[in-house]
Amino acid sequence: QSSMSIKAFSSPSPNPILTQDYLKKLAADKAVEYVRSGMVLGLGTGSTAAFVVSKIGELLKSGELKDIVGIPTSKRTYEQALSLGIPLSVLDDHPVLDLSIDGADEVDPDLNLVKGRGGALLREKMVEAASKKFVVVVDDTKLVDGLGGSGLAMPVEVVQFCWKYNLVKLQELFKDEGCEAKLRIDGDGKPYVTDNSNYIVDLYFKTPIRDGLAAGKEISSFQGVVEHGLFLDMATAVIIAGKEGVGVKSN
Ligand code: ABF
Repeated sequence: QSSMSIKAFSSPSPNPILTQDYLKKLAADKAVEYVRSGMVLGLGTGSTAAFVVSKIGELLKSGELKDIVGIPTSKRTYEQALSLGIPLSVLDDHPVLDLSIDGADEVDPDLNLVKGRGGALLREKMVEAASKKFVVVVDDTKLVDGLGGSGLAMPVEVVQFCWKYNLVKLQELFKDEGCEAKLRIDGDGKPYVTDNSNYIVDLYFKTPIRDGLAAGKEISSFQGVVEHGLFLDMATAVIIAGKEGVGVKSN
């Protein structure tokens, strides 16, 4: 485990109904304190990131923040930011971002992440890799001892043409972890299609992934894999909200 510091610097209100949404908003509000006027900002996807986007919208409206350019990581976030009047652009016009703020599905003790249960992993990874700082916002239910350890999905985005080929290969790659691979299905019973017109194969592990770095490299080496949900060594800091308050972990 790396040398990390955790600082509790604020407590939930004295009369909190500590819903998960309340904790997500606490983490989001703390993360927005990192935002300064004039920044090019990566806007994450998911319910926690949505609190970040709406807070930025509020601060722009009140004039506390000025001259922000947002780079959304999904069509959903684009729509939300547009409705709030946040000026938007694209990665190709801003290849270096000052800061990205986004949620995560799992955070391990070394601040490696699983992301992409919301389906936006490809654009998230591109935007966050291009950012000088990447701040992650989570409630404490996202903390795991090892990636894949929550028992929930670790997504892999694959081209439609060869999804089954990759599903079989991925399940085989992680057979020691008891992996079950499933094509993600949307609410209409059809394959879920990402913003980039690809499919997602979700991996469910019985035991955590033993070597995340090696796993990431192996997955990426498969033809037809577009991106995977392991975000390794990318987070500058993780803001965690729990019953005891809000803390920051950084490497
Ligand atoms: C994005 O939203 C994703 O990478 C992750 O899958 C998801 C987390 O969503 P939530 O904040 O709603 O739990 O950050």
